[in-house]
Amino acid sequence: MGSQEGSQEGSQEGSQVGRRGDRKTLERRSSGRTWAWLGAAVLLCAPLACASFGGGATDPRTEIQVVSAVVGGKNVFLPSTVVVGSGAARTLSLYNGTETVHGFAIPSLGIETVLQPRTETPIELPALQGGQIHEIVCHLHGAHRRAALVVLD
Ligand SMILES: [Cu+2]
Repeated sequence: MGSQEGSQEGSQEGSQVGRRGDRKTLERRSSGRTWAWLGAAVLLCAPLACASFGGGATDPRTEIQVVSAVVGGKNVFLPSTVVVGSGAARTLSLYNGTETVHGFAIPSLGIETVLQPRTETPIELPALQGGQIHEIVCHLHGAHRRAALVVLD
């Protein structure tokens, strides 16, 4: 359909319309090529990134920020997946952005604290063993959506 309309316009209104149509086609082709290159770059880089994380991540962060918030009417932790490297201890800075008291517990690490409304609460993580996933819960509200602490190798 598109090509038929284009050729009709071209024959009725002269060569200018035809040229414009050609330019559009060229633009479309080149943006498609850009996406193809991006896709190839992602495909090439993704395994390399995975390999470097698997072989011991370099993570210079000393503090990771987490918020307890209400999203879509649900209490959640943001981010819901906290990723850290193994080894070094570090601080989780927990901000309760709601008007209600919430809990923050990682039972497998023996961590349990209460977050006061509109308050930042820092907690120290112990040195963590790599290759493990720890569940994060609010021990005060069963319906509070859970999160995870992922420790890289
Ligand atoms: Cu809660």
